[in-house]
Amino acid sequence: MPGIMIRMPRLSASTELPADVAASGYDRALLKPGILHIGLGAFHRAHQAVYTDAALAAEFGDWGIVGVSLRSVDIVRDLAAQDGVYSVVASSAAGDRAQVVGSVIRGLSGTEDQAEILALLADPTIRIVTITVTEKAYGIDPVSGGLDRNHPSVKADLADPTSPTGVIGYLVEGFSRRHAAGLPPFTVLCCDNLPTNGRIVRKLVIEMAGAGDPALANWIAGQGAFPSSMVDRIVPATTDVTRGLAEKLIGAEDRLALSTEPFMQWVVEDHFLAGRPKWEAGGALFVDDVEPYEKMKLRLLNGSHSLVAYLGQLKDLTFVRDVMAVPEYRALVRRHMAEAVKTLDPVPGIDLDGYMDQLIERFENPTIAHKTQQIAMDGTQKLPQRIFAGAVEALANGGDASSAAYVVALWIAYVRKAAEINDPRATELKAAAAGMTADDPSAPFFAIAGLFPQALTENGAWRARVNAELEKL
Ligand code: CS2
Repeated sequence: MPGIMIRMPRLSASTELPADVAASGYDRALLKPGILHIGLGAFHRAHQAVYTDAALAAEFGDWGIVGVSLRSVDIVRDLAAQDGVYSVVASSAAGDRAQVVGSVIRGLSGTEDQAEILALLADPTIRIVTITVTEKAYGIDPVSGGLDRNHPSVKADLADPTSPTGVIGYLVEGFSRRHAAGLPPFTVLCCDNLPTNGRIVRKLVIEMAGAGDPALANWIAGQGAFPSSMVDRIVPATTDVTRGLAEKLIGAEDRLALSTEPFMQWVVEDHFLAGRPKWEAGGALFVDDVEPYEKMKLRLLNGSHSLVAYLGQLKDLTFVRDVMAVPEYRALVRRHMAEAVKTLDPVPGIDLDGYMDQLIERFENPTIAHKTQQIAMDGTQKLPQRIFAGAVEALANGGDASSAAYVVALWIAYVRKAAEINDPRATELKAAAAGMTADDPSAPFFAIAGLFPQALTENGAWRARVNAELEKL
């Protein structure tokens, strides 16, 4: 009947799914919480929650996820309206595959459910706290690597630790309650794109705990576990197109639907205090040292992604796949990878040439609408580990780090061009752009406190390269 819109029923635990949609292979009604996850965004729902779904199907246990969104209330309401279930559609040129994920039991919001979140953190049934809050949410001081005491939530949580607002504050208050109750700590598993992410979070937590209670800090340092992990899956922000496709595939309306690629990877240090789900059932790899995998992913995938993002923004190309479709730009991505790979040590079990070929294919995926604008945000939080660290090593090894210089030039040109910058240091960036001069245009950016490592700031030849690239742009 043309003109008449039929409204689909909302997805819920009782939706009868079409036969080709994968559903959770376990009885959700029996699922009890064991994991508290902080940062209930698209990435977590298409990554750790999917692995946990596979783990529960392979070996059922009390490992349901309670998801916390520190700021958003909407997502918590949407989850409640759908009994916690939502769909993930993995797409490539070969087609679409939908699954409905059941590992998330429910959501809580930092703005409305603080007391309940803290009660769960103190509850011994929660044995693992996983985190995806993005780089900027931790409040890392770029100079010291410790807490940035001017970061809004760090400042608030140091002043009022029993009523936390940020991720580190919640962890510290959770540990504090367990310590006071004579309970063992939970394991903290960071899943953000930071190198040695477990060690970083451990350091921040111990520093914040020590500010108010040195005995608590000692207890966390002695008893706590903060394994590092490398996470990977390209998950664009959900749009109406995503929701429309999911609705067609699952036959129900899903406000939380996600679109992603078939590929996913998770490499985890196997150091858990009180067990863990059988995540290897979903393909997770457990290793003693995650660092080589993190470096590989940050420098090859995320570094190239930033290049593509700033180039796309400068050339008015909306999606990653649009940039990759221009042969000249794809060659620049290849060149960047060729430079970055020289800074890597061998990665156990990984063929780096194959890994890079696969990255090119993933970026080219014609069914994934990943906005260059989304990746371009938070450059000050991303470029240090994606671009600067590799450049320092390349230069120390006698390389010229010319592609790294090119990415920095693209970023500066983007900052200069963009009407609005989404970055916690946006004000400083816009001031730097306003202070650019003809003879040394990048200078105001190199002067931003704690942003570039000293080895780059002091390298006149490399800075001249950045300027030369800027001029060409
Ligand atoms: C991207 C990442 O937004 C970004 O900065 O580079 O989110 C990237 O898509 C993921 O790390 C892939 O695993």
